[in-house]
Amino acid sequence: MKPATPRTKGKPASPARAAAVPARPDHNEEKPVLPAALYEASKEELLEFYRQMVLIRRFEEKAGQLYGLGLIGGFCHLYIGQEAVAVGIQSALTPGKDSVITGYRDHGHMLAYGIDPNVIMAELTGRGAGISRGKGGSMHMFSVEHKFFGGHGIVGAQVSLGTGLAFSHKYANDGGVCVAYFGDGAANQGQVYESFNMAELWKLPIIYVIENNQYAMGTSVNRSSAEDQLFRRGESFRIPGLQVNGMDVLAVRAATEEALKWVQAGKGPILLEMKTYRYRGHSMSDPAKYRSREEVQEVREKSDPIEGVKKYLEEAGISADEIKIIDQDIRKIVNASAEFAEVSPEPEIAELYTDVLVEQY
Ligand SMILES: Cc1ncc(C[n+]2csc(CCOP(=O)(O)OP(=O)(O)O)c2C)c(N)n1
Ligand SMILES: [Mg+2]
Repeated sequence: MKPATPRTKGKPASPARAAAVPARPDHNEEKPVLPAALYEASKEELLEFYRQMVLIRRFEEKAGQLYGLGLIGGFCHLYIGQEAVAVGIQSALTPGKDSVITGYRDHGHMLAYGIDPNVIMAELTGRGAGISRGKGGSMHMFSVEHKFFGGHGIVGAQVSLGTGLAFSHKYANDGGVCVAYFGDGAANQGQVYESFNMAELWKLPIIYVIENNQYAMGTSVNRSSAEDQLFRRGESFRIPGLQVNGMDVLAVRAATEEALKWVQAGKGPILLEMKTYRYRGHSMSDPAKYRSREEVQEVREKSDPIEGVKKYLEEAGISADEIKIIDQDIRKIVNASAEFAEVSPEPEIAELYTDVLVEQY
């Protein structure tokens, strides 16, 4: 048989086409490295991590109870299981200087940013004393004072808004960094990639954090994502990514330090994929039939983020009694917030007309 003629016969291989568009001069050739060691926390820091993570856990459990009692209406997405992510990251930020934006699973981030549990719980029950005057509910909470920009119900919207916040940090030259959190499901939204492109092009000071809790409503990340190693999602925009154990607050904090160094040096955005897990259903109306009880139980037993910090505390010589005192203290704070959220009055009728755009523009 006659051998097939090679297609390139007679034509020399030409690299000319590939070289026609020169590379941008500001491409980063170096790469950030995932720290091999955990963050070295002082005793005080460890205690604070524990306190904040237990606060989030107990607050969310209480919110779940109030929901069951009919005191909270509408959607309500709990953060139980993911506490190490918000606490580890936000402990490295400067409140009032750096900005934070997230999706609808936002109570934990607000608590981690030092916002009063009373005004968060009162928002959940729709009371006038709530942080959005009872008109936003679980998914729509903001604190401009804390540079906490929500609380967004549209999946992925916070990524483009966060990119805008990063632009404003750069424009005002205020030295701040924006942290934009989004989920594994949101990572498949188109606007994420439009934002990535602009952020890298303009070297914006932003840390994109994918909270990969393995599910988007009832769909697992492997079923829905062609590239399920989500830290690689920025690669075609030259945004480097690190994959982090999001169940270990010290690993989270160490990676955040690295990310901050990168962004603050003017090298542009960076992506952190936090591997984590949500214990509860997507929202209060989800019985989570798409996964087994054993799967959840295994994560709880093997990698619960609060149990992890407890171990670190024990290693640091903190006694069980000291830990118990913190636990009791947190229960009091959470109970008080529920009491406050129950007895506070509903918003005045006149509030229907405030915070609404009525001007011509
Ligand atoms: C643009 C848009 N599409 C769909 C929805 C409905 N929806 C709400 S949450 C959600 C899943 C998002 O999952 P993920 O990004 O992984 O975040 P998680 O809930 O796990 O924190 C979907 C599809 C929405 N709110 N907005
Ligand atoms: Mg998810």
